[in-house]
Amino acid sequence: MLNGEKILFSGMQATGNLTLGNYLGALKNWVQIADEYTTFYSVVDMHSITVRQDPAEFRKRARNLLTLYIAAGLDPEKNCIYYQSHVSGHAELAWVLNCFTYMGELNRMTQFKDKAAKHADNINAGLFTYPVLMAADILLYQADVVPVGIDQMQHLELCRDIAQRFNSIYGDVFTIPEAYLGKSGAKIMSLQDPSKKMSKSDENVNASIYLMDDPDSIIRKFKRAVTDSEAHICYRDEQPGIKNLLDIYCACTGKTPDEAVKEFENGGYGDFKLAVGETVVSVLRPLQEKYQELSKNKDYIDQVIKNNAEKANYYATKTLRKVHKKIGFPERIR
Ligand code: ATP
Ligand code: LTN
Repeated sequence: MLNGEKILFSGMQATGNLTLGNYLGALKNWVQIADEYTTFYSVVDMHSITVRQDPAEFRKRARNLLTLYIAAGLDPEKNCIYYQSHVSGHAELAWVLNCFTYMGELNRMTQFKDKAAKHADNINAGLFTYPVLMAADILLYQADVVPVGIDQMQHLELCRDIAQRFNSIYGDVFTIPEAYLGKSGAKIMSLQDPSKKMSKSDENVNASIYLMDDPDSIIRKFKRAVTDSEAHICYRDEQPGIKNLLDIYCACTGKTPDEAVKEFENGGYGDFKLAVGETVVSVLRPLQEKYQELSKNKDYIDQVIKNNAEKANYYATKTLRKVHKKIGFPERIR
């Protein structure tokens, strides 16, 4: 708790361009619940170097992502929006937590297995200990809640296990965080293969709607979305393409799948796809406009970066000092 409010932490990587999946599954929920908590929303750039990045491109993307947090509706005066790499406490706590995490636990992480298979030429130790850094992110701010997509649940469980292990040795040092799974848009699937999640690292640009896509591209991608030959709009697992489009529509409009099916069941797939595309265009338009406006205001964004890094550092240092003391590191002489 901080100032009588529960603490919320979440983060996103600046790898690739954000997709509608990231927005409906994460960012939109962040904005909806932000007012109820003291929040820390990080651009987790240290996580991103587990995969090789082009430095100039990487720096640009990180800034774009931070700007997008604000454009999506997170007020940086109220929400601590900052770069993970600006707070050295993340790395420091990660090292400590590494010593309280077992190889066997990390070996079970499905994201590691997936990423190792994808980047077989660069299976580095950072990729393996990625979940420990994620645990450090969360525990550093004593977060009570962590909004994540379902794909991150395994990491969050590990974070809780590490925190409980540490607390059982040293007393109540860390708050044990709870996952916060958003109601809608928990998992948006690829438009080209509805058995796969929509992902910003997908090589097929038609598989994902990017938040900065122009209206024509959005409509075109929805028109090309892979569906089925049932020619009937139903919300069921046997029609994953249609189900995904209904999920997107519901996440954008707040309607239930039943309501959406009623609206479209007498029409064809073509009209339905167009309606979903138009809805997405209207949801993304204000976000894109705000983003363009903010991007022009360099001084403002710089100020946000500076102020919030200071704020995050303040809270991070508090936890770190406590951890160091409990472990038995020598006291600092002032
Ligand atoms: P990458 O392709 O680089 O692995 P990603 O698109 O899967 O990236 P992440 O950076 O791993 O995205 O995720 C950022 C946030 O967005 C997480 O909270 C994650 O759960 C959520 N998220 C990502 N993809 C989807 C999706 N398709 N549907 C819903 N939520 C998603
Ligand atoms: N691993 C997450 C990003 C992430 C995160 C976090 C999310 C890093 N640290 C802490 C929540 C809390 C991902 O790839 N989506």
